[in-house]
Amino acid sequence: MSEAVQKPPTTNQKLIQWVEEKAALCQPDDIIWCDGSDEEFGRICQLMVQNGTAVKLNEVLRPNSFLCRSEPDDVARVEHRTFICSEKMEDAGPTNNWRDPTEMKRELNDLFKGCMRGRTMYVVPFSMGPLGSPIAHIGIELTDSPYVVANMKLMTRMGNRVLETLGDDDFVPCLHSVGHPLEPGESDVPWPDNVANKYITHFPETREIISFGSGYGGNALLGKKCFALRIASVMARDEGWLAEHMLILGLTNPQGEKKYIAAAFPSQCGKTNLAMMTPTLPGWKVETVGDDIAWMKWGADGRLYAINPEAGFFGVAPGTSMENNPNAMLSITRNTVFTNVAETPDGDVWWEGMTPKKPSRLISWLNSEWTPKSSTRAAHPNSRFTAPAEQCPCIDADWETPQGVPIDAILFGGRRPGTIPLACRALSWEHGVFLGSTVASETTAAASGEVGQVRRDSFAMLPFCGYHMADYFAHWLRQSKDANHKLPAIYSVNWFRKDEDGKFLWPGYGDNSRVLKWIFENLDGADNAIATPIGHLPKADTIDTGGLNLAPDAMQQLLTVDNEAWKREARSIRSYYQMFGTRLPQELSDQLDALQERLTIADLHEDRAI
Ligand code: OXD
Ligand code: MN
Repeated sequence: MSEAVQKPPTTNQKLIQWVEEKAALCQPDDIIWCDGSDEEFGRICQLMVQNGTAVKLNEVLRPNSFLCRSEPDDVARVEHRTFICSEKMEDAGPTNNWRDPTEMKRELNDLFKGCMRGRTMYVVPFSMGPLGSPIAHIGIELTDSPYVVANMKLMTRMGNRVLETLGDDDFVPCLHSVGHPLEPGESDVPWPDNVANKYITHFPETREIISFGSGYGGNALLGKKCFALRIASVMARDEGWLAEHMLILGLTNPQGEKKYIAAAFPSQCGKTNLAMMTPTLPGWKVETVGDDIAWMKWGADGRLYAINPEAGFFGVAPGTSMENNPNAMLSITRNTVFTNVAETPDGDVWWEGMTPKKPSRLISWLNSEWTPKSSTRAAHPNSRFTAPAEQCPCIDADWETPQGVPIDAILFGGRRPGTIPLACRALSWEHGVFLGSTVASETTAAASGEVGQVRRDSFAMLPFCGYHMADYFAHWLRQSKDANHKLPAIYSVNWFRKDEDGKFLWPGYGDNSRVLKWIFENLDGADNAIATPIGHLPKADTIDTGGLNLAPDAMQQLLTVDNEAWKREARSIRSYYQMFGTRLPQELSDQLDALQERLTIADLHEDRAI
């Protein structure tokens, strides 16, 4: 270790001891306690440039911004290398990979021995949620990756002020290494990783996270999926709150009345676009609290209050443009780290879908010359931007309010070309939980050739729930058992219905404000819904389609219950539920039985009408 050892800027003995213990194990050359300052961000980015991890972008076009290129084998979350190491295997449930915690730690211990040789260990104190918020929690990430430090600065509240808030309290320890030690004289590579030994591990009982071998996104920025979802979902279960894969938005009507909505969608369903939407309806306004994760606690007044535990966006770049998400584009004009996008000759960034016309020359994410004739993509499909949320032009005034914002409605949606209507209000909280548990996206012919194959992703949490998914359903059901709870209304939405020719029936993007308006009015008690076997659907003409150029029967198709399709859906849900065995809450099988019964009754009525 170097001569000048930095004195820990904390008196927290557990923290000091943990850092010492892990330093002894990992044997870094140095230890740096991150202060979270802008100067430190500058130094770290400069170091990444020196190491070849990053290039500095054109200061005039994209001030204080950097482009990083990862190794081609380290470009996404690795779900097959992600483990929930609960003491009992059955507590991880059928949707998670499980490893015995003692065995896993033994194996990790061997991998971590000397893994930071030749590198610096950074101590990154971070808060998930506004500092001092009763909903927030603090974690400490130890990492040997400057890329992680720079991204954690943008994605979380980080540094000295977190240590001050922590005092002598407890924290979630998050240990990370790229798993690529440097022997004396060995030169570094631009993106060190350890492909053969990637492990993203979670220890729910002891609330620890240990990640090895990957430097990318959710594998390495441990505050996000690992802490804010997998570990936090366990904390939430034990403490009676909710840690969810949900965006949070504020919706204001032309009269200036505001409601907050939380919404869960699987990855690739436009969460960031919805969270930052520019409504096409005059007078309506959407403001962003968060685009990926919501932590929600019941307030003293019985309402459900949500915070965004993150402080930045880690958004998918491809497909984002000034046309479909100007607020995202304006959020990333400065102080942004881009990963695996393409570089323009003038030192700016580009990705597929950013502009209608492709630039004539680029350096691709693979660091090679690229022209529109190239057969490969210029940017990786999972290339990202990391930017501070405060730079978003439509950030909500209350996005950092410690007590959170009161949630009026919860939305569940997926990518469903058929069956699921544009909007539907749940019949009850239990029915809403049923809707959440059945969230799915359907594959399309273009994507895989298997048209209409349904992939369930309950509550969009399948890759992110830190315990048995059936117990998670039970936790949601329990929320209605407390008479003090003023339960938000639950809706399902589907922007992705297609006609027989495979064309989208609904324009989506800013026009989704028309559905949000219907929900807003429904929450206010408008007589705009009709009971059907699957829930309360919008009555004819209650969704404002003024100025839209829809196909003549589009609204009818978007809002009709096809009994046969729904019977197939119910059968598919039943077979999905089988994996949960006897742990599936009775309420959910009752909901499924009741749905099938309502569909049968509807059939009988139709027969009689004939
Ligand atoms: C994400 C995801 O990166 O859900 O947010 O995969
Ligand atoms: Mn996500």
